[in-house]
Amino acid sequence: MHTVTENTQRFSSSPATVESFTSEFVRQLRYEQGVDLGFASSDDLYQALARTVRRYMIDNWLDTLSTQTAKGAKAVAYLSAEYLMGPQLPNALLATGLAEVARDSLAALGLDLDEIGATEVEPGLGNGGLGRLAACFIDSLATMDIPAVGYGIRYEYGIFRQTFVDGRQAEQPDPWLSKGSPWEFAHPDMAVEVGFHGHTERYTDAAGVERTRWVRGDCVLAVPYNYMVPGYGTKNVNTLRLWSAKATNAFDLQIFNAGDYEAAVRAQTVAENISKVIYPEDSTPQGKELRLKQQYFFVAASLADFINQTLPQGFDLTKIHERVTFQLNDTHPVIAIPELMRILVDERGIDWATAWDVTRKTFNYTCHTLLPEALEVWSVELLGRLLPRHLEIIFQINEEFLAEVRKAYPGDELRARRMSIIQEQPERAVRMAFLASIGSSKINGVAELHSQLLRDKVLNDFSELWPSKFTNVTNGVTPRRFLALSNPGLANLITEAIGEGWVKDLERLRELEPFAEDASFRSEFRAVKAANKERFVELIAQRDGIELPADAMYDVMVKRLHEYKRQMLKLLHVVTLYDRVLRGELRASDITPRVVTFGAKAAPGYKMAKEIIALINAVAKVVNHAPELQGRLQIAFPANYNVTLAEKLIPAADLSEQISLAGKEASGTGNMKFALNGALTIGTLDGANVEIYDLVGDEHFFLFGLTEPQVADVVDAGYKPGAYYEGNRSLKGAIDLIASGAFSNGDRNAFEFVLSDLLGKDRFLVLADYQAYVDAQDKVEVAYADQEAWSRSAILNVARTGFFSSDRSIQDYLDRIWHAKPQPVR
Ligand code: 9GP
Repeated sequence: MHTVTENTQRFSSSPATVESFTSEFVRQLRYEQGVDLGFASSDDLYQALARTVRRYMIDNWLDTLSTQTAKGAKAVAYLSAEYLMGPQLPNALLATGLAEVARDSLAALGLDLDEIGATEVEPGLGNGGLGRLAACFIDSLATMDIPAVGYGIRYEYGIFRQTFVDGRQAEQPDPWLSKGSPWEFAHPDMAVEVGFHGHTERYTDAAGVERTRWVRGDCVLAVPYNYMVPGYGTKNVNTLRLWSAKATNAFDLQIFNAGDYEAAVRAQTVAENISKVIYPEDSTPQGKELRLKQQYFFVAASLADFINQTLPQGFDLTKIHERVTFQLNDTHPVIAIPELMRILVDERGIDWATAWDVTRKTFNYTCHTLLPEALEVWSVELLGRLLPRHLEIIFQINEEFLAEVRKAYPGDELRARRMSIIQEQPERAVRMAFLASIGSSKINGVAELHSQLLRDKVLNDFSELWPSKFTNVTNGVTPRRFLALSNPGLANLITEAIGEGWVKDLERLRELEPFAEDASFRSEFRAVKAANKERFVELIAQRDGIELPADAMYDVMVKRLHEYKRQMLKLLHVVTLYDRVLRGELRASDITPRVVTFGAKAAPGYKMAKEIIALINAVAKVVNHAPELQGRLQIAFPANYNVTLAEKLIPAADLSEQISLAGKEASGTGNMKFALNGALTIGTLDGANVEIYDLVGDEHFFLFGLTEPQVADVVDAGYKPGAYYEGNRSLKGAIDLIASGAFSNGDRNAFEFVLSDLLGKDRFLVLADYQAYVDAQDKVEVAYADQEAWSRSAILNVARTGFFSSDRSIQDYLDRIWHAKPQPVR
């Protein structure tokens, strides 16, 4: 079995010898953990190992901080509600070059690095693509020596742990911090006060100027926890600073002594709820308020931190844009715009016009969605109650902005109303994406098609007013985690062929193209894929008790469960194959042995998504036991898909399912990881699939489905899914089979909720794309039968997707938006 750290010594040199590493490890165990080797639990060993590795990063981290402070160069502050970091130990071993030393040192003590590493609990501080992108970006920023800090929230509970109960999703809390995290440094001494509620008042200052101040109703403390973000192949180690909420006055001794023990700690509970859990359910008013509180909490703390701790004392804040660019990762941190205005105008006495000019130069906004319902709005009532001064500031920004619109488009009142930050219906609310667009220098989408649709549709009025504000930065993924670490076999093969430069310059993978023509290289490539499948099969047997064959085609669809991503389409294909076998239209022996793997969490309040999960599990139960299909078709749906699992699954995949409805997926980043690991894509022209398709070429990609303009035409013409059902025998067969109760012990109503929506509405045109998808899958079958041609295509996928390195994305941000420069640590 391959190991997480195998091969990593190739990429950097080690700062320790086996002897020095061992003595540090034993010291950590004895004097920090307080145990002897003979009595250490597996957690003791993990903590001591992590602290040992961490120790070799700290000097570089502190040097980075002094270098960046001394140079006073422009920094990037990335504001993100999510960071989906994945396991920390392997990445730290890769960055420090300590992997082999650690392995040998532990082995000499009778311990196994992989066994200890496997006990790590990954911090699940993100939902999916957005949070993982933030993690890739901070890795690239560090690797590229850019002064940067990631700001976010240290949620006590990460994204829920998914289990299946009778095939239905159940959510369990994820107490990732229950044993403590050896990777964090708490600084309660550096806590920042963050206020809420209260009111505003006018007063005249000493110079006789009329001003406004916010009298805060209550306050909490934001306590910073620092994490090291080591660059690869550099001394640079940046910082991720996550904020944890604490009460200013946590405990009331008098109330306690009076016997009301709950009331005595109430303030503590209320304050700590702010950083308790990522994305609290927001279907209740309390849930909504908590989410807005979280957003303001972390951006207020971050701005205060940067201004008061990072900038030199007495720094002239009218020049803040020369020292920092605050990147807004989606709309979650957008309340930072009025917060900076409040600091500049109310606290620093800077005049409004100058403050606004500076603010707009300091912020930039990345939009990550195309779904109108995903663009956040906050009711005026809630925002005004929680942050009264910010609402006043937003109103003033809006007033001035609308005057600008009316000047640019005289008489076009409809346009002014459309562009207003304040929506009137169905309730008065603040449109955060509009506030972000108005308060930023640059607005970017995350793939070419997405940026174009932002300009042409979602933010069209804004792009007409300010065409030059809009730009694109196509997403990317870090080659360190998603190739060097997760696929050591392929990483080795590539390095043997073209050298190791690709780890920091992924476009070098182009040099692999000639190797696609080399039969012995193709055979080695296949051997790596086969070994990766073995590794995955072993893991999934241990982790989930699922038995899988290692010699099948691995057809993989892993991503959040959402109707627009169309897991239903994939499922209909599986049901179609089964139905055709049952009807005798297809011989099971003609199906290429396939394992269809799903991984998907549904938002806890998203009923349709949860029903689809139940349906996938129901189909799996029948198909996996159907005697006709043994050894031919199997569904694997391991619960709780996360970064740890992704790192094993992606390298094992043959076929990558990227089948969202065109015009709905902003970019996708899983699509990039699969192609880079030598899976062929079956996909629509959506998000970054478009760019993958252009780069790898039609011959090496299974393209199908309506294009974005065709989707618009079908919808405009009055889409009737029922007509597709009636007109297509195999589609009708698959849907009827589900409706017949074949997957629900004869219960014909079990999946009524899903099927009636599909036949009546089908918002994401699953039925319209069905036949094209099944045809493309037939092509996959034929192509896979020729393994030489398939591996040639797979190698060309690897060779041609170097563009999707997050280093390239960061370079694009630097060139087009941030204009910050590398500051290497000498
Ligand atoms: O849905 C997008 C996904 O397509 C993209 O790859 C990712 C990173 O840019 O962001 C996702 N968006 C969100 O999670 C919320 O806007």
